[in-house]
Amino acid sequence: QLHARNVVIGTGAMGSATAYHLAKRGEPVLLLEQFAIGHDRGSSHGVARITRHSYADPRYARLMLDAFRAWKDLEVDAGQNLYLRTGGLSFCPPQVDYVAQVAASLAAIDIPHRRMSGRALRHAFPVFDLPDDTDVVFEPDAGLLAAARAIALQRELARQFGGDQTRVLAECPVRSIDLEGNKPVVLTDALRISADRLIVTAGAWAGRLLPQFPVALRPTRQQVLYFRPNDPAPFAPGRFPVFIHKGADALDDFYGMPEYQGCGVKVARHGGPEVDPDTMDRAIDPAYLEIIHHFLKRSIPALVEASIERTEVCLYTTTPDEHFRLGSRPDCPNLIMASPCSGHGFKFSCLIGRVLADLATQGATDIDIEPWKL
Ligand code: PYC
Repeated sequence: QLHARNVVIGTGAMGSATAYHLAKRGEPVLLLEQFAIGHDRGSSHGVARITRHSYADPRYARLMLDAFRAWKDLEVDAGQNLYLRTGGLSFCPPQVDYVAQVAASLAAIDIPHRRMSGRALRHAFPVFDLPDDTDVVFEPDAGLLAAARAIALQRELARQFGGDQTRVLAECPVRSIDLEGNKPVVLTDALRISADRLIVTAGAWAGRLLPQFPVALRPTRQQVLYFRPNDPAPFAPGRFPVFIHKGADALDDFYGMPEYQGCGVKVARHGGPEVDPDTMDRAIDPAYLEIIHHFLKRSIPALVEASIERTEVCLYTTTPDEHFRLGSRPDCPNLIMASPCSGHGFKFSCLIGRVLADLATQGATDIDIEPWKL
């Protein structure tokens, strides 16, 4: 039997950020990870993620103001840049009411942006070949976050701030959580750990660990492709922005980013089928390749002939409305749960770590999480 003040389940983006923020304020923390540290079985692997204020829902756009500040603070603590400003495009066909909403959200928080047509976009970024009437908005401050490096740095900072008060147990799957007593108890194969506060950031496994989570959490399989274009110059950061395409239906949403750290140009479809995270197929479907090629043919034709340099498969944890859910329940204030993902959570992760640390240590946070509270 072990006792710990703060136990965090999961060492992905959210768990590592939570450990960093707890250790920074002098709190001891025990991080539990079911696989090896930095594994590629969940949602947090891969070198980069998109960051942007460009959201149709103004509440997320506003939360990104705090998230950008949280990343800046982390860069100061780490002494390293983690954000690369590439600019970001959001685009949709004229019948889809997405870009208009994104532009309104950006205007409401005074974030610079430029609305344009597909025709004007061709002029600004010639590799995008979209119909003239495509609705486009460009956000110059959108960009990339060095995802894997940021997560590892936050764990490293948790060790630096916490010394031997920060402990990480890898290859230590949590089998169950017992909430019957006055403190949550975590059961692993070898340990029974009672926690003053338990923070569950277990991604695709959260639904299983917490059957009491108030909404269904669906793990879905995502396939990611990295292209090596014949001429890489137009796809370098600085020339090629991150992009989000919103289609007329949910199967027609795509995103991509410039070549970064030798990995190739990333392109993927947003969303995928529900899977069991333990037995997920890790191969890319031939039909998926066709879908991506079809998207590239109609939007970035210079990538159609590009070779595929590498592929990744990862997981989203999706709530029914794709909104974040986090916090604790009044009947169990020392259990803090977070599923702030649904495929768009990484850019918030450093901030969410701070929020979860606030909730654990103070029971409240000054960040406005009202729309997403459990
Ligand atoms: O939210 O920016 C985003 C995003 C890109 C790919 C998946 N989600």
